[in-house]
Amino acid sequence: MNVLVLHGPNLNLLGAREPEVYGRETLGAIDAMLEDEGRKLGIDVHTFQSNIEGELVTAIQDARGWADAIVINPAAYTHTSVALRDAIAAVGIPTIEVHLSNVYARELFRHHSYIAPIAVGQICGFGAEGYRLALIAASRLTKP
Ligand code: CA2
Repeated sequence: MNVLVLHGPNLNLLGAREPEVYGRETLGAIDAMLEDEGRKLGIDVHTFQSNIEGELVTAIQDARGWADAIVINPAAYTHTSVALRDAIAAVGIPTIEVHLSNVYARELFRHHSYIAPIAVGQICGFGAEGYRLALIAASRLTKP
């Protein structure tokens, strides 16, 4: 099984700023943890971070044909991006949305996700552990 893990804008700053909101782990450490977890689950994990909406759209389009599932933390694009939603819907790859923080315990503008209605499900509020939970959920999705 192949899983594409996508991280949206500013997540490259993890570990360096706002640890009280997003935790102390760096993105590199999260990716390494996911690759390790993937080996245990029999999943090849491919990770990609971008601050650029179009690069994330292209990564989603390019996943067609090889990725069995997508795990995505769209970060701020969660609340703004019709383009990411359309790309996920277009490729038809089962997608799990992840957020480090509990977005529903934060500002109102974070309560709306363009991605959630077309995702298999959403995991939020568990910090980096949420990515691991998403990978386990992905491993249990049945192939079409
Ligand atoms: O909780 C999450 O994972 C979010 O997707 C994070 C986004 C935020 O806009 C979403 O509402 C919820 C922000 C990512 C910014 O990442 C930073 C990491 C370290 C320091 C500053 C920002």
